[in-house]
Amino acid sequence: MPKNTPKQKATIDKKIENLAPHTEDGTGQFMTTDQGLKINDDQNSLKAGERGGTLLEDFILREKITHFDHERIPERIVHARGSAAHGYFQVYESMAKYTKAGFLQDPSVKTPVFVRFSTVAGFRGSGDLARDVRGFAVKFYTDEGNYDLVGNNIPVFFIQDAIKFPDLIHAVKPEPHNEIPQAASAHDTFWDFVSLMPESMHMIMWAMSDRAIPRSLRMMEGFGIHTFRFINEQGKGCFVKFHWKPLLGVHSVTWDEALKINGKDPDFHRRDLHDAIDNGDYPEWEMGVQIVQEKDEHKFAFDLLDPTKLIPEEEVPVMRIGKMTLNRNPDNFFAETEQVAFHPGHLVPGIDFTNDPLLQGRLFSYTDTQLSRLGSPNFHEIPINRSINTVHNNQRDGHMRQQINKGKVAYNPNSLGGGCPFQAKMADGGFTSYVERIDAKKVRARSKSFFDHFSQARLFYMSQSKPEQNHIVDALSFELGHCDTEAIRVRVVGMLTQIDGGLAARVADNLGIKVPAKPEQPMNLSFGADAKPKDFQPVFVQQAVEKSAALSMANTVKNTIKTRQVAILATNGTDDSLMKMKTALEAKGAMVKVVSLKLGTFATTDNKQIKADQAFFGSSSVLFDAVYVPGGAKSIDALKNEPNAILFINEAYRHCKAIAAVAEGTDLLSTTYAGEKINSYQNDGNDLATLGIITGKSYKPEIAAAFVDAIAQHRFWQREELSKIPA
Ligand code: HDD
Repeated sequence: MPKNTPKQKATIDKKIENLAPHTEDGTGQFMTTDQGLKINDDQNSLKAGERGGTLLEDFILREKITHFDHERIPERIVHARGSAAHGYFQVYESMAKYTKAGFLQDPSVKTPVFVRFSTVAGFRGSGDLARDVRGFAVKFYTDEGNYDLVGNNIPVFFIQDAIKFPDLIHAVKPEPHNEIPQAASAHDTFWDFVSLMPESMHMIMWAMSDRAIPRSLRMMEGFGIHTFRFINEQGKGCFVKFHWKPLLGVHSVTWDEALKINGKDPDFHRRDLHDAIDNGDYPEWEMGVQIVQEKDEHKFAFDLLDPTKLIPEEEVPVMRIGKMTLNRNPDNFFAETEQVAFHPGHLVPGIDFTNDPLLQGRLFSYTDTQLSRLGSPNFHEIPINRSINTVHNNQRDGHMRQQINKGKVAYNPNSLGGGCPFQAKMADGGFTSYVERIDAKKVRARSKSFFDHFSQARLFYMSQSKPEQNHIVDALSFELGHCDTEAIRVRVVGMLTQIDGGLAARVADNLGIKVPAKPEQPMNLSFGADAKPKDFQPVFVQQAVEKSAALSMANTVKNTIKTRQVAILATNGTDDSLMKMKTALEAKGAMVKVVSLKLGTFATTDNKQIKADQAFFGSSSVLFDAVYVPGGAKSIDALKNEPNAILFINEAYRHCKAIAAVAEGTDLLSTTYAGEKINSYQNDGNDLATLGIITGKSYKPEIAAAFVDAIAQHRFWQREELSKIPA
């Protein structure tokens, strides 16, 4: 890590210092009760005689059991399953032109952050690879107080108004009569709701895309979604959309793989984040902003206040303004990851809201939910939630209050306390809300500027590469195939016709239904009882661009194999290319693991002892990004007789991963389904490298170099169409 200047160090240490008095370490200490009494016997309860009844007076037993009985708190109503890390954010250059936010001024300042990633629908113990939106919540501990950017890995949302949020979540969560299915949207109630909410269609395209099954939390984008405001020192405001761009690029797994990972390692994403940080491979994202001047508010083909719309990067480029690095795992999951409380209303001067009706509703929900989840209005005193700026106000008491407020004054104005604590002038950093003219009738209504539900859904679909489009078709077919009610499938396909006829036809074909001639009516139920449905029909507005390159993962960064997991399959009698390939891959930052018939060590042909990191019985190709098979006749003969080795290669092939083999290793490939496809492809005069298959008669540095290039490509999707294999 680059050395910190004293100033940088001082800022980044502030949260660590702030947490320090609350940490505990029992190393070398006596065990005590919660009252600090040293415990002499933690093995036996107090009894009337060795074989007698336990005595009620055993306060040590009662304290221990009582605490245990109350260990659980309610999980988050949404985003229950999450993983988090500490780190810091540093701006590249002052953003004073747009905002006075203190943490966006000085490039030498490192602002501490705590970031929690999550799935939305599943319970706290659900698998990481659910097809779902991922939460991306960042808490900045700034000198001006906490600023929370509570976003997702998808830049738009399902609904336009917060009043629909409980309906959306009730629809996607397990069905109430039997609590099935867990962490999955593939069921009747979700699609019933969606089929009646055309505004959800843009987000549905994203949620059915590969974005919803990320390879790693470190390899996904983040978005603030709503349009926010920046305000500068002169009081001038502009609109801003926030982005997080991962330096490792945006990558996904395949659906078949996701289903298998959930069984093989349900903590796959959590483990990946934790291990990367532990190994010093700190995840990094650049913060991007799209700035829109106030005068341009109405120049777009959509309303900036509509959270189901994004601003295409071709229309307003993303300016990369700083970098976030995650470099420390939490010490304690419950104290930090579980108890952290985010809220889009945690603001600092220089940043403010807009009237986006989804955001406005969120501003109520987040504090409210902490009251039942964390149990008290004092949740801000939990160490992970504490501001590094000191807190002074007249809020008092409540469950679990920790602050000891001195003096007899707890009101304002006061003279007895000298008027303290003072209100801060703007010049002293006092927060003022952005002055916005509002001259309106009080109405319960939706703006007509929100009625275009399909144009951007189409923009997204059209911007996808062919394999990405295929995956959307597959995902929709899987999800709707899990719906029991045919009418729901038909209605959703009707919606799809509004996005793309080809898409609708392919899904309909898979489902064995006809594409409805006309979408089922009514198209939009988002209106009140006295409203006329015809006044709520969706409109189609021509978007400024037909395609946007930034929306396709095909155009992401593919120049590194840092932290990619590579399996080497080998056992006794493997050749010396095992170590050569391992060294070459590790030099490029890959994580290499030797997978063998059993644990323990085995010998290479040149008599080196190799330790197996994993054995087939506890491993699987779905946990890796690529696979290498060294030569060595004895090793290959043994692997040929191990069905799990064959499955390993077939799956890696089916999941479009880079595969390399040399010498006798290529024979092992030939005994697989993959091998047959590979051989016929090669016999047709094709270059195997274009399929991500690297083979050679013997190991050479060029083979390793070609393998590195192939792993960096992440996936060779053309295999999916070229040659389907069972695995
Ligand atoms: Fe929310 C949690 C993101 C709309 C109500 N939300 C929560 C978390 C994330 C988001 C990342 C987890 C935070 C953490 O890790 O603790 N939510 C979003 C985004 C939305 C959104 C990006 C739309 C753009 N949310 C939304 C609406 C409402 C809520 C419209 C209610 C009206 N969200 C909540 C909540 C949660 C929450 C019930 C559950 C746990 C929590 O807040 O702390 O208040």
